[in-house]
Amino acid sequence: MPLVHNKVITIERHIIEQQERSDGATGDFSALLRDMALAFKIINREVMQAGLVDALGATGQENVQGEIVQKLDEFANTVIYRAMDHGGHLCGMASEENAEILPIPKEYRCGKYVLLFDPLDGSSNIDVNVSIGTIFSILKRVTPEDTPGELQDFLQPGYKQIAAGYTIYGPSTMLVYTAGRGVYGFTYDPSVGEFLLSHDDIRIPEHGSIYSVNEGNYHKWDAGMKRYIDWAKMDVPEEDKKAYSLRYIGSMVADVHRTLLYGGVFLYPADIKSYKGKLRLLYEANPMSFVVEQAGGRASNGQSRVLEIQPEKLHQRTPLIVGSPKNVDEVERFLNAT
Ligand code: P6P
Repeated sequence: MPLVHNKVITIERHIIEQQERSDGATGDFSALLRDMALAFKIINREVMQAGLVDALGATGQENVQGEIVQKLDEFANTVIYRAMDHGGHLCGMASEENAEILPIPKEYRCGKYVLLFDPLDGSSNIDVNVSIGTIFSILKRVTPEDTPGELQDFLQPGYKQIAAGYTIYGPSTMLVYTAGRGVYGFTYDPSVGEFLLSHDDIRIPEHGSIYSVNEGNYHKWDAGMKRYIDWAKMDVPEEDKKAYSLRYIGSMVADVHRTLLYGGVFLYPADIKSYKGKLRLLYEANPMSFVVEQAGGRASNGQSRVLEIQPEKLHQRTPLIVGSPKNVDEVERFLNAT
């Protein structure tokens, strides 16, 4: 049983204690996170049993991204929507799996937040038992209260996020979140059905020796990125630098989670095929960047801070370089060298 300061702290207790410390926080946000925690427990149960029931494999349909929708993707998408549609805290939702914003059913009250999520990131790894995850981002609406949410409620820069985080379904299932006052990790204890505080106030190392990127794209990168990758894997005595190690799972939640705890840098740069990068700004890059920045790290698109990008489209993509501040600085130095 994870104990922090010899106390068993559930996510509900933590949110209430955080809320008591944050001025003006209402019960809304605590209820939101609590409802999401329930959805993650249900998804976790299905993911952990996937190999035993016919939940593996693809549905044969494509999502708005043109990607084959895995059965668990669809399941996770539905579970999150249904867990969150009736609490009265949201005026709309946006999912990687749906082209348009998802309205709150007419029979329920519209609240003052919007939720954006990637229901099951890294889903291509489902069939081979590699860690996958759910990513979420919460914004405060900008349109009049008590009306259905509108697209402009979602198209806000990442620094406006009220909260963000992810749940990683792996050897153990962990929920990691920030509400702008540090980063906290909760490990799921299935014996009691609770997320228990196990990582109090996570801080990313200032510098790390792991770089995480799909080197299969090397030939598609620009010269600056190639120079960084060549440098990263070398001993550079004159800079007192040892060669970095490459770790790449191909599941962003897992790669960024390792980067958060061990330090280093995760990169999905632009290339000649994905000239705006592959990862989605609103429900992948922004939430993960908010978490990493809150833990003392940095998140860049190569030129500027990810959280300051003004979104124009719901599913727009961005290059992403996220991790320890010194590692992100190193990458930018190569990308922006004249
Ligand atoms: P590639 C998974 O499909 C995902 O969206 C992220 O989770 C992951 O970081 C990335 O794509 C992997 O992409 O091109 O390296 O397979």
